[in-house]
Amino acid sequence: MNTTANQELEVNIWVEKAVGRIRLNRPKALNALNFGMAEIIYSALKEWRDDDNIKAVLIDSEGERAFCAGGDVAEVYRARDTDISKANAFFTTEYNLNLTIAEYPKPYIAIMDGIVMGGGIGLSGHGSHRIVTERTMLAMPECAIGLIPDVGATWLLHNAPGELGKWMGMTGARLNGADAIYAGFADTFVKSDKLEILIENIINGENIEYEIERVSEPLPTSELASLQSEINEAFSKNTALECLGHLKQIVELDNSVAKDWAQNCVKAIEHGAPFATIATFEAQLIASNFASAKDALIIEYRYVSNAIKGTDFFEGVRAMLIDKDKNPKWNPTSLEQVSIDDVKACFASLGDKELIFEK
Ligand code: QUE
Repeated sequence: MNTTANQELEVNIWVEKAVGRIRLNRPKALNALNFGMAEIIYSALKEWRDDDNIKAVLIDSEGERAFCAGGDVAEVYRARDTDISKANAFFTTEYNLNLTIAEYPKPYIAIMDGIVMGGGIGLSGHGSHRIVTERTMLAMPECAIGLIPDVGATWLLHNAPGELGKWMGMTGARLNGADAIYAGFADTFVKSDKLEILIENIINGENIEYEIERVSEPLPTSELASLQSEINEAFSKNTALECLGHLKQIVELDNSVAKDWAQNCVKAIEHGAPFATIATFEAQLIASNFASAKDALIIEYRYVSNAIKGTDFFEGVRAMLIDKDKNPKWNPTSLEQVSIDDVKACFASLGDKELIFEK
């Protein structure tokens, strides 16, 4: 293991006093998490877990734009024609990493500065100390690439207030730092110009809670909180299609205060893959029986294992990240055409192909 920051690596791992440091270092790719990075972070976390000299872990990232924009799904896309087992291996490692963070026995501090999407939430949202800034933009936009929110997010979405989780997952809505705290994806708001001193104080101080507390801002007002009753009303329907129908009704009521919000929801839902949107709704129903993030990872792995055998995921990655035409051709093409039995089948046990937890 290297002990000093190294410019060349896509993730830097080092130790400062009793703090294990992880810094994502792929700023041009918005620090998207690839297989190699996931393996490096995972092995460092396992090593530090059993090292009495390490009292806490802190993860942050290079550059101002993004903490981490997601898993490097372009890498999975490229593996399609060569070796699909590489995709399974990537998700297995990433999800084991997510669970390791969720179960970490030491403080795990995540600096969620800038874009935090998908795989970036997996690296931060399960931590014990989650810090957002005025630059935080957090979302689970997987339906736009024909996937469901994964990396254990099904658990985080399930624990969000009311029906917020269904709304976030089905629309890929973008949350600011205040909203992220409201939704339960983060704990503390710190201005980005105080991060450097905060990290220094955590390394040199005695008490992490105190060091965070003394640079934090009062809990900012979340605009999202004022939409909670609309969200609950629209997303408590029996099916995803009924949710969409309700949102369209709001749009048609000329004098509704929620009209713009509902219009944006309709647009987002109709942009995403219909099959994945219904699966995201279904995953939230399944989550009512969950006890932990581990349960979420098991069903998410079932879903992605099926998704990489289908076409929507690759079409979504092509349209959003490879060709960037933003014009995916989904199959099925509308919520009405999705078979709920087909969706449920994607969450059925994989038998001897279930997600393996290493421990
Ligand atoms: C939906 C997504 C992702 C996305 C865009 C979407 C996603 C993801 C990335 C991404 C961003 C920058 C990169 C990269 C991937 O974008 O999951 O490799 O450099 O990882 O609309 O789900």
